[in-house]
Amino acid sequence: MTLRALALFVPVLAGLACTSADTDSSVTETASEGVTGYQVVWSSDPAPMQAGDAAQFTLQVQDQDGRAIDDLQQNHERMVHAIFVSADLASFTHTHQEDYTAVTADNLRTSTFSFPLTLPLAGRYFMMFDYAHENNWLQSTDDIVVEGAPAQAATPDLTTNTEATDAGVQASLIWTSAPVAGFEADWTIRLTDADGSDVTDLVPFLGADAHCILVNAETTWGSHTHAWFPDMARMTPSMTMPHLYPGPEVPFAYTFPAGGTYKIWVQFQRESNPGYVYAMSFVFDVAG
Ligand SMILES: [Cu+2]
Repeated sequence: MTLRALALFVPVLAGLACTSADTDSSVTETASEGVTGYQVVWSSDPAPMQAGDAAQFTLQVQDQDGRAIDDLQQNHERMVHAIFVSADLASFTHTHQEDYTAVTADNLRTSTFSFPLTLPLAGRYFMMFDYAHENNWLQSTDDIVVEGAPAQAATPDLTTNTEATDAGVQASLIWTSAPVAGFEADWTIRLTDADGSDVTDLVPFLGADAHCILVNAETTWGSHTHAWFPDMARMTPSMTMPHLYPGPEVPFAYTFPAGGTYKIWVQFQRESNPGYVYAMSFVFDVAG
């Protein structure tokens, strides 16, 4: 099954009395099809977005009949996780309304959330929306095209790497079982400080010791996993993950659906650098 979004126009977004004939509107609406009958309807203002310019991004999670869902579950300390990856894999953003403004009763009643968003590069971006309902982890995906300049690279840089740095921290990717499509792959991220000492002060970030966003090189598929722990598969969205890994090593496990090249971003926070979210990116091949 493909997670590739089905683009279709939905005439009404909560609070906006637009119709498909309303060509003067500066807002366009597009629905992304999820895998379970849910969809996310989204818009940007202005539309289309311009590279490097701040826009306001609004999304609504809907049921298969286009209705709001007034009992979405918070998961990982946020109502909806929104992730934007450029088709050239150079630009990565993971954001939420709660990073800017508190969720209101109206947000919850209409399952509509909004946040400022700047995407730096013109071209296609792959979007992932992660949310939870009735104890199910749900995801909808879609594409957004950003106009203006600078443009993305014509093709993604697929040079594989096992070392990454961010803000003076060095991360090494160590496979404990190599990635083969359809089988669980296991890896560890080992973190070292600029002076060579082990990083041992990770603090929970969005309800997990570390988050890992994964996309395929074609940016037609994406997923989201977290630092591995026993019984992880039994986690429901309302549960809090244990804080097990202060560093220097954080384990992950994931079963890749198909062979090919993938890029991942491992995100975490440190007690010694409050407010900063580290993002370590790695490119690797999964055997088919
Ligand atoms: Cu998130």
